Amino acid sequence: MGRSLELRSSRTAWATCETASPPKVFNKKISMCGGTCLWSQLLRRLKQENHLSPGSGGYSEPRSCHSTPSWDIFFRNTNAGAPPGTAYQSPLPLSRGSLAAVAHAQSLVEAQPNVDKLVEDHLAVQSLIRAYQVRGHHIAKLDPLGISCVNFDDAPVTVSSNVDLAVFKERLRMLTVGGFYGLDESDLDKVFHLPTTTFIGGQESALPLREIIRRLEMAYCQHIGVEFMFINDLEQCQWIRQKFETPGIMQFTNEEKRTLLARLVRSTRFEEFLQRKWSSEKRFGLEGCEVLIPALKTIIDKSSENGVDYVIMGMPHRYGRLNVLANVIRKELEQIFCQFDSKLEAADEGSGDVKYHLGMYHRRINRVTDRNITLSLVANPSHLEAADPVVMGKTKAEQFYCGDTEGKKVMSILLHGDAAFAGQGIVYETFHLSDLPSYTTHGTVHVVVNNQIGFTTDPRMARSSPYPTDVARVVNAPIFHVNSDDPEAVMYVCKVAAEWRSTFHKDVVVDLVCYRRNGHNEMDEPMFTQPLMYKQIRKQKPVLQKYAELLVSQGVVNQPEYEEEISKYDKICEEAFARSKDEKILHIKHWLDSPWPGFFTLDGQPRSMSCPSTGLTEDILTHIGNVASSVPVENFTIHGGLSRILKTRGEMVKNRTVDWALAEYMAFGSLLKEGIHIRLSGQDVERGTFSHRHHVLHDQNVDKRTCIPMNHLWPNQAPYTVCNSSLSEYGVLGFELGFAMASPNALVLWEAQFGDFHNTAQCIIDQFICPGQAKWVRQNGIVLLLPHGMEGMGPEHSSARPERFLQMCNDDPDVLPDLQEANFDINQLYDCNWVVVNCSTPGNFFHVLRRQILLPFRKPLIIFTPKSLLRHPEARSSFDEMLPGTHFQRVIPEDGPAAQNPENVKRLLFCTGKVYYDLTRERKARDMVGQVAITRIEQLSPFPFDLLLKEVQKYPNAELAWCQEEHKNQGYYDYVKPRLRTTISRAKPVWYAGRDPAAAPATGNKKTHLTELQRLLDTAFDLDVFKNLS
Ligand SMILES: Cc1ncc(C[n+]2csc(CCOP(=O)(O)OP(=O)(O)O)c2C)c(N)n1
Ligand SMILES: [Mg+2]
Repeated sequence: MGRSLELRSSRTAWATCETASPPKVFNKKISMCGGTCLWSQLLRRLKQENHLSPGSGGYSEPRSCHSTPSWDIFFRNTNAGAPPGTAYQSPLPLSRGSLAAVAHAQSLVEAQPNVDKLVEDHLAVQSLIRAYQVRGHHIAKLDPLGISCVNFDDAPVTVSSNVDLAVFKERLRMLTVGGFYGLDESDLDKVFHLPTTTFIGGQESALPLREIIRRLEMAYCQHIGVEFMFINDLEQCQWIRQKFETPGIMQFTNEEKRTLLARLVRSTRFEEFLQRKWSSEKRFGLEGCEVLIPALKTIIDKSSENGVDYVIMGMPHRYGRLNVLANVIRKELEQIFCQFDSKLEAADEGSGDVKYHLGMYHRRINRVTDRNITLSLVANPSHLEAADPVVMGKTKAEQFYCGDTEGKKVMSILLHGDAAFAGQGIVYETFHLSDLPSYTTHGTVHVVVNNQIGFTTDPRMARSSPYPTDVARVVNAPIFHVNSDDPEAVMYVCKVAAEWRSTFHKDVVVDLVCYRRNGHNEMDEPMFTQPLMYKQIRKQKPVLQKYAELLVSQGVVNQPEYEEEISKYDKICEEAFARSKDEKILHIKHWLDSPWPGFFTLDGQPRSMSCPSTGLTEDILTHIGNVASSVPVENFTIHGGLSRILKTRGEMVKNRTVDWALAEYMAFGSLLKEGIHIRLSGQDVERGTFSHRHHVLHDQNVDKRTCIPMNHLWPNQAPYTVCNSSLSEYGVLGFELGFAMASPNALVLWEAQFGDFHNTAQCIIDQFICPGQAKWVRQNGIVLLLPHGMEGMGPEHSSARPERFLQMCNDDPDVLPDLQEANFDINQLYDCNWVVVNCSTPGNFFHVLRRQILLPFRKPLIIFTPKSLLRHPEARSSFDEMLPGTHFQRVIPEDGPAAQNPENVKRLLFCTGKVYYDLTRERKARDMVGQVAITRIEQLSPFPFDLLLKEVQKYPNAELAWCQEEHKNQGYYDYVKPRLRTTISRAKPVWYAGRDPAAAPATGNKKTHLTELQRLLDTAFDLDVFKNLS
C-alpha cells in the first residue's frame, strides 16, 4: 500500500521535468528563483541524462509538480538515515495555493545546503538504474564460450557479480559515459528511493545503493541480456521491467526442472543417435544449441496455455531441423530414419527434396496443457530466410479462415541463424509486414540460433550491427539475448516471449547465444578458419551434462534417474530404427505441411479431370456490372473523376460489354458468390497502378471512410480482401504464396506494380512457385498479375520477362503429346508446373480467373496483363463471350476473311497479347485481311499443341511466322518456336518477325521504339521477306 502511494506521488513529483512546457505556475517559479533554481537544475540534469528524448524509450510518468516539499522532506529524512519506506511524506495539496507551496519549497531548499547533493544523488541513482535497463545487456554473460563481445573491437568483457565498487565503476564505465554519476563508496549504504520505472524493490520502495546495484546486476547482467528500452510504448517497457526485475521472479519448480532435463535428453540423444547410425551423412545437427528443443517446447506450451491451438513454424534446413521434427512436432521417428536409407524408392509424383527441407503437419495433444494443438513446419528451400514471409502468409490465412482476428488461436514461430538474420533483406521486409492491418499475424516469436558463426564467417565480417538481432528494433520488438548454456534462463525468456506475444500481439525475439560444436555440417572442418574458437568449443562441456550435474547437486534428480531417462529415449530411437527397416517406399506425401482436407480424393487425386464452363448467366453479369458502377452505401461522396468512370462502366453494362477492369470485377464477384474468398494484394492494387480498378472508394468528405462495393454484391458472399501492400515484392509475394497454401478455396492474387519488379521476388518464384509441387507434393493456386507490354516507356516497366517464366515450364518442346487423349487440355494442366497466359481480351481474362478455381486441382497461374489495353477501345468483350457454355480460349483463331478462304492465306502469323492489335491495324491498313491470318496463343504454357495443329492444317498454303514485340532473345520466341515445329513435325520453318536481340528489354527513346515497331510490322506483312532464307 505504502509503495503504491509513493509510486503515485513520485510520479507527480517529476512532472515538469518531463514535459517540454511545464505548467504556468512553474514557469513563474523558475523565473522567480533564477537560473540556479533547483527545478531548472533538475530539468537540465534530466535532459543531460536523455530522459526527455522521445526516442530514448525514456520515462515520462510524471504529470504534475506540486509535491516539491514532500520530496525535499524525503531527501532530508533519507539523508538522516530513515528506514526504507518511511522517508516520504504526503505532498502539500495544490489547493492550499501552489505559489505558496513552491515558496515553501524554496525556503526549505535554501535552508538545506545538502539538498542539492541529495537531489543529485537520487538522480544519479535513477540514472544508474536506467543505465542498467538500457545497457545492462552489454555486460551480461551471454556467450557460453566467453569469447564474444558486443562491441567487436573491444576486448572481451570480463564479468564479476561481486558488488565491489572498483569493479562496478569499471563496469559502469561501459554502461554510461559519466561512470558512476558522482556517487562514491560512501553512498553504497545510503538508502535511495526507487523510481516507478523499476521493480527491483519488490515490496520495498527504497533500498541501499549496494542492494540496488546487486539487484540490477541480477536482473540485467547475468545470463540474460534484455534489449527493450527503445520501445516507444511505456506500458510495454514497464511490463518487461516487471518480468525481469522483480526479485525472485525466475523460479522453477522441481517438476519443471525435470521436464527441462528430459527435453534436453531427447534433444541431445537424438543427434547422438543419428551420428551413431549414419556417421557419414549430413544432418545439420543441433550440437551446441541443444537447448533449442526445450526452448521451442516452452514457447508452444505457454502459448497453448494462453489459448493458441495452431502453431506454424518456419526454420532453415540447419541446426537440428530433423530434431525439431522429431521432438517438437513429433513426426514419427521411423519416418525420419527411413529418409536416411538411400535404397528406398520414392512413391510420389515429383522430384522430391532432401530430408532437411521437407515440411510437416501434425495434430496432437499438448501434454503440459492437455489441449489439442496443431503444429506445422513449412517446407523450405536452401535459401535462408526465404520461408519467413511464407510462414506469415500461411498464418494469416489460418487466422482468417477460423475468424481469429486477434491472433489468439493461431500463431507463428520463426527460427533464424545469426548470419542470415542480419544479412538477408527479406527479414526486414517480413518485419515490416508485421503490423500492417492486412498482413499482421498479431505477433511472431522469433528464435535466433546465434552460434556466432555463419559457415566460415565471423560476426565481425557478417554484419555491421552489434547484435544479429538489431533488425527487429525497427518494429519495437523486445529482444531477449540469453546464454544457452543456462537452460533455465532460456526457458524463462521463452516463457516471457510467449507471454509478450499473447499480451501485446507483437513480434518478439529470443536470441540464443550458443556455439556450433561441429563444422558447417558434420563433415566440415571448422579448425581451418576458427581455430581458437574451436579449441574453446572442444573444451566445452555439453549443456545436458552441465544441467544434469546441477540438478543432481541440487537433489532435484539423482544419477540413476538421469541415466534411466537417457536409456528410455535411446530405446525409443532403437525401436523406431528397427521399424524403419520395414519401410519399403518413401512417401513425400507424409511430409506435407498444408493438407487440404476434402479437396482431393482419399488417395490425393483430383475429384474429376474436367472443368465446367466458366461462363455466367446474363443476370449475374448485369448484377455485378451494376454494383461495379455504383456506390452501394448512402451519403458517400466519391471523386468527380471516379463518378465519370463509374458512369462509363454503367454504360458498358447497358451495352453488354466489358473492359479489363469490369471483366476482373465479373470474375471476382461471381467467385465470391460461390463462396470463394478472394484476396488481391500488391502495391497500390486498391485503385490499380493504372487507375483502372477502383475497388476501394474513398469518401471525399470524411477522412478514411471507404467503401468496397465488391463486398456488397450478395447476401451470403465470401469476403473480398483487397490490400495495398508495403513496397516489397519478395516479402509480399512470399506472404501471398503462404496465404494461398492454406486453402484451395480461395483465389489469391499478387499484382506487381509493373511486371519487371517481380525480379526482386525471384527467390519466391524460383524456389517455391515454380518447383513447389515437384519438391514438396504441395499444390498452390496463387495468381501473379504482371503488367507487361512495350509502350515506349523505356527499358524499365516494359517487360515482365515472359522468357524467364516460359523457360521454367516443365513441358517438353520436342515431344508431341497424345492429342487424342480425353480431356487433353485438363491433363496438360494437371501435369504442368504452372500455367502461363497472356490474354488479348477482357473476356478471356475473366475466364482464366474463373477457371483457376473451377479446376479440380491447383496450379500457379502467371498472367501477363496489359497496360494500354486497359483503355483500348477494341479491347472489349461482349457478354456473349461470357455466357453459360463459354470457356477460356487457349487459342483464339483467326475469324476474319482469311478464315473464310484459308487456301488463299499466304502467311499464318502467331502472336500473343497486345501486339495482336498492332498487327490487325497494320493488316487492315495494308489491305491484307485475306492474305494473312493472325492466330493468338492465349495460353502459352502448357502449350496448346492440339489447337495449333488445327490452325496450321487449316491454312495449307501459308508460311508460318511468330510475331512478338519483345526483343528476339526475350519474350516467347525461344519457347514457342520449337513447340510449333514439333506440332507440325518440323514440316515447315517457323519464321520470326520481331525486334532484334538486345541486352535491355526496351529502348529509352520513343522514336526508336516506334521505328522498331514499324520495322517488325513491315516484316510481319512483307510476304517476300523470308523467301531467300529458306
Ligand atoms: C540465401 C542463402 N545464401 C547463402 C546460403 C549458403 N549458406 C548456407 S548456411 C550458411 C551460413 C548461415 O549462417 P547462419 O545464418 O549463422 O546459420 P548457421 O549455419 O550458423 O546455423 C550459408 C551462407 C544459403 N543457404 N542461403
Ligand atoms: Mg550462425
